[in-house]
Amino acid sequence: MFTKILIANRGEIACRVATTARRLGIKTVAVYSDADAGSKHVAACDEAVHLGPATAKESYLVMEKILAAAKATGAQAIHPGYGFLSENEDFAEACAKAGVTFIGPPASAISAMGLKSEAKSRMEKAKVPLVPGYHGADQAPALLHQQADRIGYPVLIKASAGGGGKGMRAVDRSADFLAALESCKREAINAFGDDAVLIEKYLTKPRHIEVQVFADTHGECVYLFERDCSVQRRHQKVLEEAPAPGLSEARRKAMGEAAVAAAKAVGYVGAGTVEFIAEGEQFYFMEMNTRLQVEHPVTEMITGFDLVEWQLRVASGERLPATQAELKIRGHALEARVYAENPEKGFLPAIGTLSHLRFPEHVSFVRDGAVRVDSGVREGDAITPFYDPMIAKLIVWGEDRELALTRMADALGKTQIVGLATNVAFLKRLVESKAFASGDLDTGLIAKNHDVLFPAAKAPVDTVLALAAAAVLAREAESADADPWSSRSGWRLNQVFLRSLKLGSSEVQVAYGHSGYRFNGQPMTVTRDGLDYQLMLGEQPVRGTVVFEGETLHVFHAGTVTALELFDAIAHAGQDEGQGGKLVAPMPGKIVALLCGQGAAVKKGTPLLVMEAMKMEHTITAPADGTVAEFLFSPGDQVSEGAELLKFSL
Ligand code: MV4
Repeated sequence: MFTKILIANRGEIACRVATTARRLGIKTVAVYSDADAGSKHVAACDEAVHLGPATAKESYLVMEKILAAAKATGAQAIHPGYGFLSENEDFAEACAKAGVTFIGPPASAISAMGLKSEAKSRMEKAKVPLVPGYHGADQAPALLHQQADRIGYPVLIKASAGGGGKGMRAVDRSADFLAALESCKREAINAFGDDAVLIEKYLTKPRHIEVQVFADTHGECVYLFERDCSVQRRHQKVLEEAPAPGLSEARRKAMGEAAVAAAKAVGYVGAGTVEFIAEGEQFYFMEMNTRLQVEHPVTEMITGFDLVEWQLRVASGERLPATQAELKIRGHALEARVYAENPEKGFLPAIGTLSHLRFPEHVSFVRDGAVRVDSGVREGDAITPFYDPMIAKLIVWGEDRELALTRMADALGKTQIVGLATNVAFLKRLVESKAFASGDLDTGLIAKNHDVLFPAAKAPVDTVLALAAAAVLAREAESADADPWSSRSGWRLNQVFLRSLKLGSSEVQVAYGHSGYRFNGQPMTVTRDGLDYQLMLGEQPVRGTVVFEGETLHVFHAGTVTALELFDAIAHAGQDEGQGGKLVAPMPGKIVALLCGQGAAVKKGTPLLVMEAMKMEHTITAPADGTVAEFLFSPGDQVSEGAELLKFSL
């Protein structure tokens, strides 16, 4: 076994590989770009080598720099993770030349699976089922047209060099074929520099089922069952699971054996995934991914094996840790990919700082627990435009699919992220949807269930508003170093004070008097631990977490998050005047209390003065860090609208 490896990747997969290496007593070398100098994967490794600027082209994709880093640190092998150089045959070869082990398949196997039409010919010879189609070298349009007519419509024209959904055209009738062919070829030459195409029967309700295979250098090859990755949007996987719901043992075995035949046909070594497209009882070879995949943890959860450990053992020449007969499926596993993106805006990627980040209680390893979180970021880290916007993978295991689904919904409900848009709420609706729960999956599931997955926004419930109100009061108490409602000069002692808060489009009333708080007329008690609140609202206990992002409150409660814009008309009085200067009364009223001394240095947001107007209490806060130069009124004074209340200087 190796004693030191270099991990040529970043983020969660670099952390994932480092975890296994550490467990096996293997030292790790991280590589990083300018954007990743302080990142989690660097901290997860024993050593780190700087590669260059933030763009992948100038850092994670530069073979020479990575090989030089391996040489300089004495790493015996390189784990490429996924993406970046993981399926680059030139890199696999360059590693071999440099005398460093590439932890992946031989360059020849990567290349054999790289070109679609060639791969299909090989698979045909190996008796792996293919979608009825044409993948010949003769590309004469008339011949392709004739082939399409033979296959029968609808057909799919696919760029031979394509992948991931790029360069595909569906054609419904013979009359449309030649125009679609031309447009597909144009796209293919632009995207891949190669306009060869293949023609396939177009399956209209397909499932994406992929089989995990593993081969060693001693001629053994096994399958570790399948993953269903049908739930996708724009060719991006969203939810993956293992095993595939509803797959019979006979079909599982047939697919597993077909996947092993595919791997053997190209002399495969290491971890690989054979993708099938399935419809009804039929399944057909699509392509082979010659790397460890993002969704590998669901396979680990149901088999109990660590696939990175298998990769390291195989790469160092050991035999596979288990035989086919020893591999068994236990329970059911799901993975949800948490992305920085906005589902309501067409899944537009989001960037920003993870100002608040909490995951459910979890383990970071194979099957030690029911919930596993694989993440390459920590609170305070940023999601940048340079790399994939995945924040984390939530992986859950359950005795059966239903239990796994319940656990996933619960895990998503306990995932708290503030600072950028995420798909957490969307994922939760997805796993809670009838369509997904039924297990009748196909690649059109998200589109077909649009209304359930993108419901109209609802007005926030009282419990959420009460948590928000409690947090607003707590923030003011904190910024004043004392609760203005309990420890100030006695201005409230014989009265009940009322305060109105506008939270989003809702307005709530908070009162404080002899008997404590009232929220919209109901008695309320507040217990707080950092960001976590425990209220008694009447007889109802309410727990939640409230995070401020400027004047936006993010209220996490009962598994959902509500973002509320706080608007306190009077607290904002004077802010339009710019920084410092005048603070004026926004309506006629009476001064109730002055909350600090003249000349006091205060922070932005510190309550300065309480006035009462229209039977409500309003607090005027400092518009910026500064000094209260002079109060122009005393408690008890009447003030008219627009009257200057105090002089504030920066
Ligand atoms: C297909 C297909 C229907 N019929 N091939 C999309 C990505 C590429 N790997 C293969 N893809 C498809 N090939 C035939 N003959 C439908 C798709 C497809 C798809 C496949 C798997 C998962 C999601 C998908 C979403 C749209 C289309």
